[in-house]
Amino acid sequence: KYSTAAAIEEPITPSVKVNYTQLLINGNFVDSASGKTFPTLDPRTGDVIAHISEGDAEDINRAVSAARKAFDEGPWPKMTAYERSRILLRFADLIEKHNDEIAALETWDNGKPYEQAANIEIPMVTRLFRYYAGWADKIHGLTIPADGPYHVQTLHEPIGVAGQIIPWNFPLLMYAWKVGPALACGNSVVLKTAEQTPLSALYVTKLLHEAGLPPGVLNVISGFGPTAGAALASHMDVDKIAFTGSTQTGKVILELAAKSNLKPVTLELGGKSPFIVFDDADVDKAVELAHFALFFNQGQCCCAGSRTFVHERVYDEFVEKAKARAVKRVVGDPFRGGIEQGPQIDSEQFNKILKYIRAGVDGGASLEAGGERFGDKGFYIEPTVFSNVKDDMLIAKDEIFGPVQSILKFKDLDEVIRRANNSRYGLAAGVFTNNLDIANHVTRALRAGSVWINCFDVFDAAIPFGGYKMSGIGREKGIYSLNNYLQVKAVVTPLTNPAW
Ligand code: TXE
Repeated sequence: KYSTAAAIEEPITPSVKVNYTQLLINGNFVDSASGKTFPTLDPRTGDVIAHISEGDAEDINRAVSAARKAFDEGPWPKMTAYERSRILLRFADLIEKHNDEIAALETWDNGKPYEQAANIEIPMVTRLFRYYAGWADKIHGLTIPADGPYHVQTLHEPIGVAGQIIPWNFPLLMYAWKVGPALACGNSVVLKTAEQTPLSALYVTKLLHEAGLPPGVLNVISGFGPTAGAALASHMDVDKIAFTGSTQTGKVILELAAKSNLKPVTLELGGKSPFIVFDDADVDKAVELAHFALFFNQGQCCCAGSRTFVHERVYDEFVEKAKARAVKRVVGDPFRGGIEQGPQIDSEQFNKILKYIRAGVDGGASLEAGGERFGDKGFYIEPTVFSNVKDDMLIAKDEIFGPVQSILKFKDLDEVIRRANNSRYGLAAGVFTNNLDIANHVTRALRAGSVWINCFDVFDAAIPFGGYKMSGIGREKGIYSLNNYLQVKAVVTPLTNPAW
């Protein structure tokens, strides 16, 4: 049984203060037009951290006007690419300088282990802005040898005002994936943060202005989806929308874009990613990696390895060891050292996960570990493991987005490929084997945007990420993300011999 000691102790007081709670429009912190605020909560306790200005359609209008003006009148898109690059590099330096305060805000608002935020995520944000700063002055078109006496070239131009809507599971990393390429390409942006996690984006956008960003180029609106988010997705003056979140809301975004001005849409949505363990695998290593693939970030990862397929020859041993590993997982106040798992983001997700755990039990899966809330306050859940999971059970089909591992048994290669692909999602997959032929064959057969072989969740700024099927449209990160924020203009000039 789990020890609840750490979770029920008095929560550690974060060493950071919340300085920014207003909307950031045209380079200034301002109240929302309605004057309304909403509370952002500490997932460790459910207590209020701060009251945040609540943006809605009118604030989106103000922010889009500022972004439009910044785009149409400059200086941002007309600046030299080198100057833009230098501002992004200075921004990265400032994030690095304030790494620990930003990590503390992220942990406070989101509940993720501070060590994870401080040592992995915020440094990844810094790295990402340096990566895209590097692209800013390397974006250019082609010359094309077309038929006839013509000089043909393409100009790669910024798309204009980009609307961006992000979720709460990796608040600042999602900000970076969206803002980095958009700014590198010379666009202006209106970004709506998730209502659960508004703090870190406001903090760093202030730093971005200190780094030299002109007013209006990046506007940050805190607020809710059906009001602020929908107003952004359906705005006639927004030229592109990028979204990360649930598949259900992704469909709404696509519809709003279609019904307004047909702005192009990129979507990064849900998943039910397979993690496949073949019988030649070192079982201990496979257990550890499968555990990480599912439980990392409280299981709140769109690409979580949430269907663990294990070959029948090693199945029983794997289940025993997966259970032992889950029971050992260190759950508690995410500000403490050595904590592997903090609370879930909010009561809605907490209740959703407990509902799925009950559905697992009712559906006939074997509960090997966990299954209950952890402690008696906040949104902590015990690391939970199910064995004997069948493909048609709810817990094998739906995205749970929590610390619930489902272990399924398979016999042969073709069968596991068919079952792994039998999902409406196609975000990621893990393959664990020492056999190169199996690894290559399975990789090509899987319909997923990322395949990790003998590793998982490797997220370099340069590696593209995105989904097949209902996991999304388009790719983020790397060179691929630039296309989301560029228009291509074909320019044709006749070649005339002046002597004629
Ligand atoms: O997502 P939403 P929620 C999955 C995960 C989770 C489920 C629900 O399974 O349990 O989604 O989470 C904004 N118009 N993922 O409710 O609603 C919203 O304000 C415009 C997967 O948090 O998709 C927030 O900024 N915007 C995932 C963002 O959309 C709207 C990450 C995400 O919220 C809107 C998070 C609307 N009508 C959840 N409604 C991933 N892919 O990483 C909401 N929003």
